[in-house]
Amino acid sequence: MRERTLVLLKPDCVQRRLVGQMISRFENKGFNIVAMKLLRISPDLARQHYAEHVSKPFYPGLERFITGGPVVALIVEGPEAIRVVREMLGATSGLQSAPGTIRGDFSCSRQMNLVHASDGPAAAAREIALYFDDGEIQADELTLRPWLLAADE
Ligand code: 3AN
Repeated sequence: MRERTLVLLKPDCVQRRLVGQMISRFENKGFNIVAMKLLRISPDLARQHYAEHVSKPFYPGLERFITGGPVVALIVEGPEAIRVVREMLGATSGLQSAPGTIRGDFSCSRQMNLVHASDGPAAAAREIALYFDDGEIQADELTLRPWLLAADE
């Protein structure tokens, strides 16, 4: 089933000049990028994005981090993209994520873990709407599609 998920290349990813490598991972997998922008997350947007964490003791540090520099927001689309992209990221902490995953290969930290992705269909719908208007999302089919997926996939 074709899904869309919200991916954020966090401030540590932008500062470490890893944006291109992260985008390449999703492109190499065969996923389609249907929206993308560079922005600075405001404290208000941070509270909406991390609504489930706002009341937790670590939230102030999390907000300082996520608002501390520009991020790249993208919508990644493809078969079972929500689950598959989460698996490409690996476990939250770079110390627990498996080698071969983004965090396993690039991070030793729980906070500086480079990339966020929606953790389920409800979160994906909510987070996509936080970062993008409908008019900013491209619906074009890649001409390469027949070489990435069979007709019934
Ligand atoms: P993921 O990024 O894998 O979806 P979440 O949503 O559970 O992980 O956590 C988002 C961010 O909140 C993490 N990247 C981390 O910076 C912070 N965080 C989560 N749990 C903790 C914790 N127990 N202590 C400190 N920071 C945390």
